[in-house]
Amino acid sequence: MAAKIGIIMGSISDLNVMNEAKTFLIEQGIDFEIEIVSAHRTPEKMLDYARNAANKGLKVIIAAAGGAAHLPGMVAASTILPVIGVPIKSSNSIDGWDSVLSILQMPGGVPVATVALNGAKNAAILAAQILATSDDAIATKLNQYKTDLIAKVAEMNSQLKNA
Ligand code: RP5
Repeated sequence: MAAKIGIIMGSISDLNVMNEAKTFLIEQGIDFEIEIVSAHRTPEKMLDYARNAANKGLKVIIAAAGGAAHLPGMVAASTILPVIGVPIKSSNSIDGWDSVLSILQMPGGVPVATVALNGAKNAAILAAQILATSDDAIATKLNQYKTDLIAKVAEMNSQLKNA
């Protein structure tokens, strides 16, 4: 079956952060495709990717970029699929704020769901949550994930009390 989540990033240098999204989806057994697509270095490829994404079966796109981070916004401009933006603290980022604001401050009419700086894992969780609205198997996995979070905090509390 075709992947429903597409992960794109501007450079291989973003992969270190984006591996957290990959890891979450692999752990949950949720299919995804992954590709380097650069708004500035491969503008035609970016437009092709965004325009063909829905037709090939994608339901949500996670787009990561750093510095002058135009990839998520330009992809969002070219598809009606939900786009989750991951600002990366890259080598060309001054302090991370440039990446955050480039992705966050979209003009009216073209939303990008922006996660925290380097927030790749949350991007993957949010993408899975979007799929879970119409996929019971993924919903079951995410409910279990939430239950596991509760158990982890309970474990922290028992450590705290025994410290
Ligand atoms: C952005 O520029 C990429 O998404 C990356 O975060 C940053 C640096 O890219 P490289 O120069 O490392 O390829 O477009």
